Amino acid sequence: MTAEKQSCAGAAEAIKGFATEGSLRDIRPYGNGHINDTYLASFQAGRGCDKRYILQRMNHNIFKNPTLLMENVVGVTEYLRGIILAQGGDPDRETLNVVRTLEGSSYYEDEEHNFWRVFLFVEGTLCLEKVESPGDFYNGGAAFGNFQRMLAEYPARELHETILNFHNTPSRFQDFRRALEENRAGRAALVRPEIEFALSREGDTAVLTELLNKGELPLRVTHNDTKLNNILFDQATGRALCVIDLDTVMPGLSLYDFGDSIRFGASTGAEDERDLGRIELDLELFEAFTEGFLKGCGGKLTSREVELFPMGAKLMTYECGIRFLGDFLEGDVYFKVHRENHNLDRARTQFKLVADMEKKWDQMVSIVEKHHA
Ligand code: ADP
Ligand code: GN1
Ligand code: MG
Repeated sequence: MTAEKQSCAGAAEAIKGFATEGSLRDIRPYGNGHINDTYLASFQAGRGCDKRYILQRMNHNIFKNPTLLMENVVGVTEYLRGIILAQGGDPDRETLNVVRTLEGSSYYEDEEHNFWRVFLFVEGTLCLEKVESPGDFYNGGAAFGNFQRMLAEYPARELHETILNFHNTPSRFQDFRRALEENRAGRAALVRPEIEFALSREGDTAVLTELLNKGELPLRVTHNDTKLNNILFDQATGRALCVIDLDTVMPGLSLYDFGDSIRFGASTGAEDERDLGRIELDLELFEAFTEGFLKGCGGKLTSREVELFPMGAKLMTYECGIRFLGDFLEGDVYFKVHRENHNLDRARTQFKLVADMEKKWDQMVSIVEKHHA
């Protein structure tokens, strides 16, 4: 049996543990996430009526405690459901909905100690791997800003830290240095220029964490993984409908959400583009997201937070770059890879973007000032 068929067999077995409607018709791998194994399961629920679900095997190599992780996801989605209902929205489409197991649990553990969960599949949506127009990105910004605003009063102390120090850039830098010293995959000699690039920017790593520690930036409930493909867009209206991938919702800085979106969405090329000539920061897209995010946050951000947007963008891009390069040095143990040097290609695009942001710094600052009025 091929690995893919075997994992689909595991998924077909796991879905039986959940309170789904109808009889299973088809199950197949789905989406482009780097972390979980995602499947689309289609059920025949009545004559001519299909019901679809997203099934995920949680990556418990990365998320060590699936129980606490699912407590966060259930807590946040139920809270959002209440807010969306109060706003007159449709909570079955505008937030994720956890489908319980037959025993009423939010996840299912199989005999091999894999942890599975199921969400309602949000029908009639598109997931974009690349920004197609500034309008899309404006909408994406509004969605992530709105997400943060909706969770502004969420009892943050109830959230578990699913990955410690997730966006603590100095701590990520230490991890990178350790990976470099250990050089487990014996690859360090192949990537000297990239290593130099990473090491030479150590001085920037603590800018945001120091301001947080001094109380100059507020701790908020943030998403922390604001890639464009973590938003579902409504096929009919083109509007950003639902923010997904809630595994890393934790207390954090607004700048993490702003910055991570820019890193992925305001690049002129894909995260793993091999031709670095195609990678730049697109200022038009930077501006569109800035406007959308400010609108979504609804005036809740402090001036200090807004002024630091360019720094958020640069640090999140740099941080992701050192995570990819660190994983390359460790032998590709964290991010899913689909080809040789995949993590290295990813690290290179991030560093190319950082360098371009440094060149375009004054323009980024002016754009933010223009919309901050
Ligand atoms: P990962 O953590 O691996 O990135 P995600 O939770 O982001 O996993 O899911 C991977 C992909 O599956 C998404 O990018 C999206 O295309 C799709 N997806 C996830 N949840 C849903 C859902 N409830 N409805 C429709 N599509 C979904
Ligand atoms: C991972 O799960 P996914 O693919 O949305 C990663 C993010 C990285 C991103 C880089 C839990 O996101 O932190 O920025 O890849 N998620 C986790 O593409 O580590
Ligand atoms: Mg994702």
